[in-house]
Amino acid sequence: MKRIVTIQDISCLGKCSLTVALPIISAMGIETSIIPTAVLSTHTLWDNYMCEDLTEKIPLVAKHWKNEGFTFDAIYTGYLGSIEQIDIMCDFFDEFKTDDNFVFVDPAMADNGELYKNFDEEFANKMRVLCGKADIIVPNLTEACMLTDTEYKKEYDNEYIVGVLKKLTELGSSKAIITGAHYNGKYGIMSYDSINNEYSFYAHKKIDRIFYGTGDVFSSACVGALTKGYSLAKSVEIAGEFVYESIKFTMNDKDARFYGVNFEQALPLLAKYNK
Ligand code: PXL
Repeated sequence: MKRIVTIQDISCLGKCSLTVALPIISAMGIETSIIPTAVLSTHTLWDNYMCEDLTEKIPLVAKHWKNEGFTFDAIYTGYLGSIEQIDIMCDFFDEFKTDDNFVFVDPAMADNGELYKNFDEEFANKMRVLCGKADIIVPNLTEACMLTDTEYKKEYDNEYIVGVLKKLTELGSSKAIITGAHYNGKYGIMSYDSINNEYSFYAHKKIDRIFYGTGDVFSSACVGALTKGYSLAKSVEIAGEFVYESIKFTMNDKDARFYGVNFEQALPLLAKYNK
């Protein structure tokens, strides 16, 4: 059985990060090991949440795992709580990256043109280092612009998005995916593999509502598909369809913006990849 380790927070309510990654990756027939970076009562879009930071515990888990000789087919990082955790992840990659696995970084730190609460420019700049150590990075367009010093635009031409993708791979990761992108007048997810200079675009209908946690749903399904051996373009399609179907199940739910999408009802779609 393949095994992924994913390192991100536990938000106890408000579907995102580990509460999304665990069920989705497991549904694809992949063992999911976790390292929680923090425990929060909710994600940070609600006010007055409590947060227990677990920074000091992460190296202890890594040390035990190294001593036991555990290995992973993919290493997937998501929301990290501090700059120190970025440094710890760099060390983790050095310890657990092999010739046979890959590192997948979702620089979960911003959306809709703005950084999430708790993050500043220093964090965003440091995230470039982590992205540079990855094999595949999965920013949304806001994060992609912050990582590449590009002006964030809502309307733009193909040249703009292609340029951002190229600049992302210049950080050091050979493959990059941008979610929430426009290409040829369509809306969707664009990927670039700098090794063979290949672009792909998965178009889907534009959804005019915001749902938190969809980036985590996408990343989880995408890292799962890649671990199963699907190509970058196919993995983007599998994950893109899964997010789209999850959103369709959510459209009648007026509270869903904060609570997250009904990915649970879409999980059966992933069963066909669980072989
Ligand atoms: O989905 C991204 C995310 C993950 N974890 C926490 C968050 C957010 C987005 O705001 O607050 C704690």
